[in-house]
Amino acid sequence: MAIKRLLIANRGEIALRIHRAAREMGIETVAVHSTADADAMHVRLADHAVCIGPASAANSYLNVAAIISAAEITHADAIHPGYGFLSENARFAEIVEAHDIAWVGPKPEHIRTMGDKVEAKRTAGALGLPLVPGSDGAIEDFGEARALAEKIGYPVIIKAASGGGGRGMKVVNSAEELESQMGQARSEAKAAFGDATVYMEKYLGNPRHIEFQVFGDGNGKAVHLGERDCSLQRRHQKVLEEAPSPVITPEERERMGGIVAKAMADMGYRGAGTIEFLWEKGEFYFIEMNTRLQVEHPVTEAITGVDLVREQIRIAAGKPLSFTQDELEFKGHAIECRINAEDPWTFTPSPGLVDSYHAAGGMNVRVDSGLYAGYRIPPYYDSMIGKLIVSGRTRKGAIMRLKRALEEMVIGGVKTSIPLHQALLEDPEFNSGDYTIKWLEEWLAKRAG
Ligand code: MV4
Repeated sequence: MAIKRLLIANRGEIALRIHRAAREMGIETVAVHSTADADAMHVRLADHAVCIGPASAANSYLNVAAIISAAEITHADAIHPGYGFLSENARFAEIVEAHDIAWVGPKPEHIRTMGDKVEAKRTAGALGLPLVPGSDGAIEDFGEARALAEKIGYPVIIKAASGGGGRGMKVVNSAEELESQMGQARSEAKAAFGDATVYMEKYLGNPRHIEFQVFGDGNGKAVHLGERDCSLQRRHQKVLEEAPSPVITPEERERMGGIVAKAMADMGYRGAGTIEFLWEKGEFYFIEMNTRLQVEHPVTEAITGVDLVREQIRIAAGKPLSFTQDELEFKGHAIECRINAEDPWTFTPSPGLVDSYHAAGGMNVRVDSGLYAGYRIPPYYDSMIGKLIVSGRTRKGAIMRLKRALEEMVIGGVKTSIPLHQALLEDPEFNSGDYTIKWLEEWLAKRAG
């Protein structure tokens, strides 16, 4: 069960993050990369590197046969998928395990269950998590949809069972709109996911997005590591995340955390997971579960002191959780800014040569990025090039530190989202902590106006 060599089936900052955790555990790393990523920082640092295909992700980072071959050739005994790409592909997880390679992730059956949003809700409900009022499973026909919408009251939202991350959703304000919106949701779902299954929920008008980090050992023990507030999003892309949420009291954290940890223990969940809730008027409503490490995991690390990637690798090696719930303490406040290579106001991607680079530093400042001076950001992938994470004793202290750290960052040659973050941090409403999932887009529209 001991892991000696870990293949990192990802790229960018998360590949580097995984490499770092592995090396600190005395584990060798194997980077697999596309031709476009041959000069990436993590490829240089890895003990072994295998080119698995051309720039297009479909032929490289999503190429199951190439990745398994690379693992076999290099004698890797474990695979970490990071986030995105194959991380929530249950079939890939099964194939990895069928090759006697440790899968650094949840049990394939749990990945599959949570990937189907209807199954996920059913499972969450059975485990005692609070749900958004809505259909009990998929809605089969229009008559059923109309009766249910009348019962729960408009507005309602139609979501694709195979969706997630905001794709394939339609808000319905009245009975008149129902038939056309449901039809559109179905055809969009079919086109995007090859699955026209949809379900219905009461539409919450102005919630916050609050998610709990969980960890299970796969044998009935599980813990929670508190919540993250990810309400600042644009087009379903998170921009800035913080922990703890400005609106959650320690009592509420302990109560909800206890519920999610018990749910994960009862299902025998293994590894890292995130349980997403909408939060409105003091109530939590489960929407989805992500069966992977998330981009924003460092804010949880900052307030708990737990290395989540190390913990994932330990669990994959069959070890127990390295801490108990009682040993966990939530200390201070952490904020993460996602740094994208894009115009800060139009969001047009800005790949190309980074001609100068300097990372911020100092107390409680962390930069997760594979950037270096002379690196050329390829145009083929996500525009996120790094993350700046700071912590302080209070939210106010973390904001002051974040402003200071953003002033220190130098990323020359490409446009980045740093000026957007700097403007956001000056805003009184952001500073008050009183914002919801609609706030950022309205703020951006006002500034553009
Ligand atoms: C909702 C909702 C309102 N009511 N469900 C968007 C992504 C997906 N994970 C769930 N999403 C939403 N589901 C009900 N019943 C509003 C959203 C939503 C949203 C959620 C979290 C963060 C940002 C969002 C932006 C727009 C809509």
